[in-house]
Amino acid sequence: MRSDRTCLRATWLLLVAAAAPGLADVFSSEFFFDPVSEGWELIQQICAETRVDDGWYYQRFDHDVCPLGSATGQDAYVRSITEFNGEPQFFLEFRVQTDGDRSEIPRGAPSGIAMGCFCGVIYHVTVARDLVKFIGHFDLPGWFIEIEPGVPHTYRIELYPDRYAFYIDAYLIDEGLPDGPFPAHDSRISWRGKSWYLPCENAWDYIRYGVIPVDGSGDYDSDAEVTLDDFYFVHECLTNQRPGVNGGPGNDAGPACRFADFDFDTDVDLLDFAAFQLTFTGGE
Ligand SMILES: [Ca+2]
Ligand SMILES: [Ca+2]
Ligand SMILES: [Ca+2]
Repeated sequence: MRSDRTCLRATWLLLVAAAAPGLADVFSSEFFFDPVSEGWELIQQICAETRVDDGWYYQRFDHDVCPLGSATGQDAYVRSITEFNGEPQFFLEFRVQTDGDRSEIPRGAPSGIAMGCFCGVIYHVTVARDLVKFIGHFDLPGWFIEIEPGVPHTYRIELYPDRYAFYIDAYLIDEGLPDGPFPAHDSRISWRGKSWYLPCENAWDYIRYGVIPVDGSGDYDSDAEVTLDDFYFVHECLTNQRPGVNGGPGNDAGPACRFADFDFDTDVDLLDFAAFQLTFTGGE
């Protein structure tokens, strides 16, 4: 089992090649490079100090860079997801940590992701240090969820024709009937760090979206092959070192790891990894 960081970096480099727009059924931005290099379009960057460090993307908004208090701090990106139009099983998952204050949430700060279209469907997650706001309907107020400060959390939205589901760290927070099909006409995903009145620093681990893989398939990117690209995500499901992933025997590994649970007992353990090896087709 190749599990050292060098291997994972190499695997990620392979993944970048496989995740080019329109070529794979999952887009994965792991932040080993800056957002633009990983395929995002920069919308606006003002008064932001940014850096990439060991697979994390940092956005810092500080009074030392420029005066805040006038909505001037922003670092925002967007991608079209129209290649997924009509896809009946779609997910968005991201992991972020911020030290930004909850008083910034009404202004869309300090960190957040929105996906929507001009067809009247929107899903919006705004993350502060210890509070999250989730919007699942265009014309309804959102949910507020308390979170533990000081650690990153994993956020996941799953979309089906008759249901949306919102998870934090693999726990179901909200579900309901979607306002409409999504992705649909002119759909896009945008994310940003922002400071309205107060300084903050955001750390992004990854942003992933695409077709929900088949349970127990080992095929994370749904390309009908089980390769090193898929192993990158199987390895994450095997470990329990990150929020939202509960690897190991007897643990429910959560919705993001159903594809790696070959014996359908909710955990991802060495028995599942053995099954993964048997289905491994090799290559990228
Ligand atoms: Ca990362
Ligand atoms: Ca695959
Ligand atoms: Ca299992």
